[in-house]
Amino acid sequence: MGKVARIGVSLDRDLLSKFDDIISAQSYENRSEAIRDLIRHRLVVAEIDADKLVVATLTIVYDHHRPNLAEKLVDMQHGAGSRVLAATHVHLDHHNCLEVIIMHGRAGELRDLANGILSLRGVKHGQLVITTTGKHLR
Ligand code: NI
Repeated sequence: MGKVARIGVSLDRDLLSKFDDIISAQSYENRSEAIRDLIRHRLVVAEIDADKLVVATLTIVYDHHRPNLAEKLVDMQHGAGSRVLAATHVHLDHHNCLEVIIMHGRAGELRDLANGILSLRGVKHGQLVITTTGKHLR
């Protein structure tokens, strides 16, 4: 870590209370560490150039009964070739499937692929997490 700067933050009490509950449940030792992680997360997302090579996971929950959806999902992942490293599928319940797709490639291409999948009808929920290594993570 470089030189340490101290900052003051003004927060609504309710917001702070909710934040404290969450970081306590996540076993953070103090607010500073939790806030540092939030900032790192924002930096990772914001700093990624479309051309940068990254690793990413796309988590989706989708409707098992939507006609052709499972086939479309497989087709899109095949179409992405070596960018898709692996996919894990869990049959959550009678109606819902969970899938985690692990990818590697240019950030812009992976974002496009993720957006394509997330916009399919029957994909109910999802999130792309892009991670990279770099000095801003230290
Ligand atoms: Ni399933």
